[in-house]
Parts: sequence; C-alpha cells; structure tokens
Amino acid sequence: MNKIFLVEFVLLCYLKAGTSFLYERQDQSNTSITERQPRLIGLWSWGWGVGIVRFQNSACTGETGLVGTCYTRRQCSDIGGSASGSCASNIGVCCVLQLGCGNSSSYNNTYFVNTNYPTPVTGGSRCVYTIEKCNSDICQARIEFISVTLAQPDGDGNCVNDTLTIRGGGSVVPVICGENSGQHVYVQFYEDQDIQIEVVTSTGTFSRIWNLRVMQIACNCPTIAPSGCLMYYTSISGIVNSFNYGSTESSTLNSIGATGTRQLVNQNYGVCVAMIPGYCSIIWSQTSYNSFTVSNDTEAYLFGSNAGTFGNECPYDFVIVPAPYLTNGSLFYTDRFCGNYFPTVEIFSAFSKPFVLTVVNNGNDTADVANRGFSLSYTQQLCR
Ligand SMILES: [Ca+2]
Ligand SMILES: [Ca+2]
Repeated sequence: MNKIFLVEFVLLCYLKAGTSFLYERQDQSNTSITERQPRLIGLWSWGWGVGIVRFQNSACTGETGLVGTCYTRRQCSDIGGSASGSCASNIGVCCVLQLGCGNSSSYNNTYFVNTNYPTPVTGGSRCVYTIEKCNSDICQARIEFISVTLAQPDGDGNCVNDTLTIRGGGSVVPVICGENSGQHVYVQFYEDQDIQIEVVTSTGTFSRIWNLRVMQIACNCPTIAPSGCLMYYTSISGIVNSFNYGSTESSTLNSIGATGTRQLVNQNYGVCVAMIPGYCSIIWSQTSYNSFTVSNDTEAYLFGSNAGTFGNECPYDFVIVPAPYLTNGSLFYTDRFCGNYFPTVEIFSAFSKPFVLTVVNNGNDTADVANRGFSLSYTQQLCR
C-alpha cells in the first residue's frame, strides 16, 4: 500500500516535470502519424475531417507486472520497449522498457537487466547502463533492486568477485555485492551529467541475476529524497536491511581463518524516513532475534541475550540513532550502536528530526567474526 503511494507520487511528479504527450492522428485513409506534443491539451479532441486522439503518457502496469508508460505501438517500438497490454481505452499500449547490457535510457521506469534475463549470468561479464535525465527538471534517480543477486564478498567483506557500482551522480553510493533484492538507492544527478550503473561479474560459476528499475524524480516532487540520503522510506513503518543482509552466515573464512562476514565494508550512508504528519518520534527494532550483527564475534554471541555494545565501544562498525530515549523517559547516554544486539526493549523513541539512521562500516571486517549486517524495522509514533 505504501509502496503504491510512493510510486503514484513519483509518477505524478514526473508528469508535472514535463513529460511529453503523444497524439496519434488518423486521416480518412486510416494512416497514422505519431508526434510528440509538449502539453496535454485534452484526452479527446476532434478536428474538422481529421480525428486527433491524444492521451497522456501515464504510467501503466504491464501484463508481467512491470511498470510501463502508455505510448502508441509505434512509439513503443521506436524506443525499444515491448507492448505489454493496452492502455488509454485500448488506444495505446503499456510500453515496458527492459534494456540489457550497454544500453542508455532517458525514460522513466526503465528496467536494466542482465543479458538473457531472467536466465542467470554464470561467468565473467561487465555491463554498463547509462541513465540520462529525461529533462532538466529531474534531480534524482531512484534505483530499485527488483532482483539483484551477485556473488558474495570475501570473508573480510570486500566485493572481490562481483560489484555493482554507481557513478556519475552527485552523491556517493557504496560498492555493493551479494544478495540485495528488494533494496533501493537514491542518486542525485550532478548537473546534467549521466549516471552510470556498472555491474561486473567474475569468472566464478555462481548464478547472478539483476533487474534494476530506474525512476526519475523531478526536483519539485514532494517525495524527493532529502539531499544526502542514500535510502529513503516514506511509510509509517517499514524494514531497513543493510546491503547483503542475510540470515545465513558467510560460507568463507576471513583472512585470519575465522568465519567470514557477509557485512559489506566501506559503508557510510544515511537512511532517511519521511516524517508523517501527526507523528513525532520513531522506534527502531530488530526484525528478529539476532538480526543485528555488525561487529565483534557473532558466533560467540549467537545464543546470547544481551550482546549489544554502545558508544565508544563502537569505533568501526555501527549505526546511529540520534538521541534515543529509554522507556523511563530519560535520554540514553549514546546514540551509537554496534555488536550483536540492538536494544529495542530499552530504547523507546527517538524524537530528533529528521528521522535518519546513519550506517557505518569501516574498510575491513577482519577483526569481526561472522557478521551479517542488520535488519531493523522502524515505526513512527503518534504525537502525544
Ligand atoms: Ca563488522
Ligand atoms: Ca568493519
């Protein structure tokens, strides 16, 4: 429900940003000419002796469940899309744009996929996809990882086998590998520069698959992510996972012979949550027992009940929840959390605005054992 809400807003903004509109003109010999029009004049209008059909290039859901844009069949074919059902009272087709390796796109809702998707890539490859602004009013790209399964990092948390790297934007995106289906990132455009997504796979025979949906967000869109937020959530409650979070531990050893980490290194980003009107604070919690393992020896603490560490015990890998309050109403002494337990029970609410979870992992995880990262849920609390 909340996801749908966001999608609708983003698309609305996109349209306000000046999406072109098509019309198909049919003369009496029944030939058709397709052109672009800068503005929507009306859904239907009829000239003398000539039938002019105009329709908005609005978002539609294709037969496969992917989001497309309503175009004429010819326009869809011209941009390399595939017709997936009809729209605009059957005048248009729901045009889904799914592009493979090496392609560029300036269209909202482009899906960049691996070669022969959904068949996995099993060997070495390098794919670069380019996002071009669809017009000068676009400020951000939201990249949704519909499906992203790449090879796991080495035991020290380095993406040495496969990498997903995003370049060219005005904001830094950490290098990602492993299992990241369902994640997303927001990337700020830097002036009119294109944004590149590069996916590199190593020659190992692991089965990789990726499908990245790119949405373009207008600068004046109310749901544009605040500058500097890598991830942005707009619901009252939700779940935030670190990249490559998983409930199973790494199957490789780290460089000193202990069980490796699946927590990715060199992470330094903000997860922002839009404040819903009428809500004043936010509670962060573990989504399950042991869903917070970001530093120290996770195997040693696996069955412990209180293995959280705080404050200056967290010099390398941690999350920050600004100014959290205990259930007794007093301010907790620190806002930095690490170790293998997130103290949901004691920590009641954080009233500090905006709602941001800061995520840090330094350049290696060699001193840690079997970290998996975190899965935290957040819930906004009504003002009292
Ligand atoms: Ca760690
Ligand atoms: Ca670390």
